[in-house]
Parts: sequence; C-alpha cells; structure tokens
Amino acid sequence: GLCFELTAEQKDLQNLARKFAREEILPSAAEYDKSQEYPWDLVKKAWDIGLMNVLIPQEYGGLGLHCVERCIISEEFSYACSGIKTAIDGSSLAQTPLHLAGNDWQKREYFSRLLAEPKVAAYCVTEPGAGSDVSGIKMTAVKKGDEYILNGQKMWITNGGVASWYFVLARTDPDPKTPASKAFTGFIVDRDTEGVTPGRKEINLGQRASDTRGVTFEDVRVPKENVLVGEGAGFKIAMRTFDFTRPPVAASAIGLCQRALEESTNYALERKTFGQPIINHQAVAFMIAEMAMDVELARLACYRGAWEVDQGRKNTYYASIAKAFASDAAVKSASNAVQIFGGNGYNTEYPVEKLMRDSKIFQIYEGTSQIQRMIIIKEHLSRVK
Ligand code: CO8
Ligand code: FAD
Repeated sequence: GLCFELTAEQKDLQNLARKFAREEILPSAAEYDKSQEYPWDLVKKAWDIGLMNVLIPQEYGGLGLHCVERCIISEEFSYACSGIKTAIDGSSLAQTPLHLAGNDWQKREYFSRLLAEPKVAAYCVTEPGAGSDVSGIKMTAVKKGDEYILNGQKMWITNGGVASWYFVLARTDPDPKTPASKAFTGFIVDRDTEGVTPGRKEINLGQRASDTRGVTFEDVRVPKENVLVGEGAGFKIAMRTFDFTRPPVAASAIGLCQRALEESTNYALERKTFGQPIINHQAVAFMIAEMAMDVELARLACYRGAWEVDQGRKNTYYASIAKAFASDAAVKSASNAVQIFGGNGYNTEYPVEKLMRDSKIFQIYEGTSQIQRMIIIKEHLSRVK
C-alpha cells in the first residue's frame, strides 16, 4: 500500500550521501564556484565511497540502485552544491543509454572503465543548432565497412572536456522523410579516438564547477560494435534515457529548494526590522511557507516519477511533471531566498545568490520547462483520447 517512509537501506544511503555532501561538498562549494575548476578531488572521494556509478547493475560490478535511490543521493548532493552534483553525476546520464540498450560486451567494456578508476562519461545529443528539437540534429554517421564515420558538432555537453567516453546521437538516415524513431543511431565513442576535439570550457551563469563544452567530431571512426541496439534505434534510446534521468534532475532541484528554505528560515528568525524578527512579518513568512509547499510537492512528484520507472512502467508523464515542477520551484525559491536576505542576499558573502544563479539551469537542461509541458500535454491527451 501507500507508504511515505524510506526503507532502512534507503535511510542509510541518505545518511551516507548527506554526510558526504555536508562534510566534503558544502565546504568547497564557494571555492569551486569561484575557480570554475572541475572538482576532481570530490569526484575521486565520491567514487572511493561508492556514491558514483550507482546505477551500474550488480552483475557488472556496480550497486544497481533504483531511480528512487538515485533521487535520494541527488537531493543530498545538491543541497550542498548543485554544480558539484552535476559534475559528479553528469556521468550517470551517459551511462543510462548503455544501461538501457547496451549489449553484454558493451556494458562489460564501458562500465568497467568507470568502476576501475574515477573516470566519467558524457551524453552528447544537443548541437549548436538543435537542443529542444532533438530530431533536428545534424551530426552524421555513415557506414563504411565495419565502421561508422561521424562528422558534426555537439554543444553544451556536461563533462565534455573530462569524459573518457561519450554517448553520441547521430543521423544515419539522410532522408528527411524518415521518422525520427528510425533516422538516428546511438554510439559509444572513446574520447581518445582521432578527430574528437572538446572545445573551451563555457562560462555559465551558475553551476560553475560543472564542465560544459562543445565537442567537435571530424571523420571519427567508430567500430560497428559500438552501436547501441542497431542502426535507427538511437532516438528512442535518447528519449527513454530522459525517463530515467529526469526524476534525479528534479531531485537535484529539490535539494536546492530545501537549502533555500533552510537558509531563509534561519535568516528570518535572526534578522530584525521594526523591532522584531522578519519572520514575524507575514509577507516574509508566506514566502517561506511557499518554499515549504514547493519542496514537499516537488518531492512527492519526484518520487512518483522515480517509483513508476522502478516498477517497470512508462513514467514519461510523471518524470516531466516532476522535472518541470521542481525546476520552477527551484527558480522561485532561490529568488525569494535572495529577497528575504535583502541586500545581503545579493552579495557573495551569503550563500543565496549562488543558489539563484545555480537554479536557472534546471529550467533549461534535460529539456526546458516548455518542452516538459509539451510532453505532459501529449501524454495527458493520449490518456483522455
Ligand atoms: N520513450 C520511448 N519512446 C519515445 C519517448 C519515450 N519517452 N518519447 C518519444 N518516443 C518515441 C515516439 O513514440 C516516436 O516513436 P514512433 O515514431 O515509433 O511513434 C518517436 O520517439 C518520436 O517521438 P515524438 O514525435 O514525440 O518526437 P518529437 O520530434 O516531437 O520530439 C521531444 C519529442 C519530447 C520534444 C524531444 O525532442 C525532447 O525530449 N526534447 C528535449 C531534449 C532534451 O531534453 N535534451 C536534454 C539534453 S541532455 C541535458 O540537457 C543534460 C544536462 C546535464 C544533466 C546532468 C544530470 C546530472
Ligand atoms: P532551443 O531549443 O533553441 O530553445 C530556445 C527557447 O525556445 C527555450 O525557451 C525553449 O523552451 C523554447 N522552445 C523551443 N521549442 C519550443 C516549442 N516547440 N514550444 C515552446 N517553446 C519552445 N545537452 C546534451 O546533450 N548533453 C548535456 O550534457 C547537456 N548539458 C547541458 C549543460 C548546460 C549547462 C546547458 C546550458 C545545456 C546542456 N545541454 C546538454 C543542452 C540542453 O539540454 C539544451 O540547452 C536544452 O535542451 C535547450 O535547447 P537549446 O539550448 O537549443 O534551446
């Protein structure tokens, strides 16, 4: 029946992730935000204590954690710093197509590389000319003997400059009339293949510890063994991936909301105006009440999205509701946290300006808030028709 309690194992996992986040990530967050360096030391520590690569099935040497558990970790990490969380966890986005669609050899080969050493992977779908409209991507893959030759440019790739391998979506059928579900192919590409060139690190508004880059592919030769499922299967693999990864992204936004809520509450209890703590001004208290509402509702939506996919059911509708709601909540909560802090909120000596900068990306990456609404209405109508 319905149960809102985490299991004992899930609570242990939450405690482990919380301890790591509060003791290791949180104290370094402001420094990484400033330096914009990739947090290799934290990646190594997370890898050491087993908080990376958690979705890799046990038969391949991982923990095989479910989506609900990945959400638990995601929220805890992002409470401390959503930028460092994206840096640590971006790899799991690239692992998901392999998890969903890889054959035994591919999984053994590419999962083992991530388990043997603290290495990361990246998911390359977006291009300079196409982000929301995945079917508009232009990268080509042409079969030549036992290889495919890849040409094109990817953009905004998380872990683009630090990954040891990439999931890459390319067009294999040049006929514009071929439906998306048959025109694209998913590849696993080694970073050190000739012709693969990551661009400069992009300077972003927030989540600055995360490494975002363009990656150019010029006559890159990929063996046919590295095709996921088969020619033409790529688009659906890319879409199914999001069903698995949008709930943890929602959880990440919730971690940020929770932080905004706690920082705002503590500040409002301390800060006095007109002879009393600002929490006693209803206008301030109501902003905090709304943050609490958003955290609770977003968390419910997030666990629903994760739980559905863990039951083996299609969760597209719930995943997009969770992603859209939590992202909007993060932006609103972080902005109101700055408001509650007044002038101090606008200053880098206090933690909330970073929350506001970090929050905006949630409405953009893993599908914009507009795209989530398009998916929700499509799924909704397919149910009522
Ligand atoms: N599961 C299975 N199949 C699907 C799914 C799904 N969820 N969705 C669509 N399909 C199938 C359809 O059934 C259809 O198949 P068929 O032809 O057999 O009926 C086919 O795919 C085409 O579907 P659509 O007609 O719906 O396709 P559209 O071209 O209309 O596009 C979308 C659909 C939903 C708009 C799609 O283009 C989309 O998802 N866009 C958003 C792109 C996006 O989210 N990009 C994110 C990039 S990754 C990223 O940002 C990472 C950030 C870093 C995160 C770090 C995390 C830690
Ligand atoms: P566009 O698609 O050009 O959209 C522009 C605006 O138009 C948006 O507001 C959008 O919502 C709106 N819009 C577009 N179409 C419609 C429509 N039909 N109806 C209503 N509104 C619409 N991609 C990867 O593949 N891998 C990654 O690891 C990755 N990491 C990222 C990290 C960062 C920091 C950033 C900024 C992006 C990352 N992305 C990644 C890309 C990201 O997923 C895209 O930026 C996003 O999907 C939007 O695509 P776009 O930037 O091309 O915007």
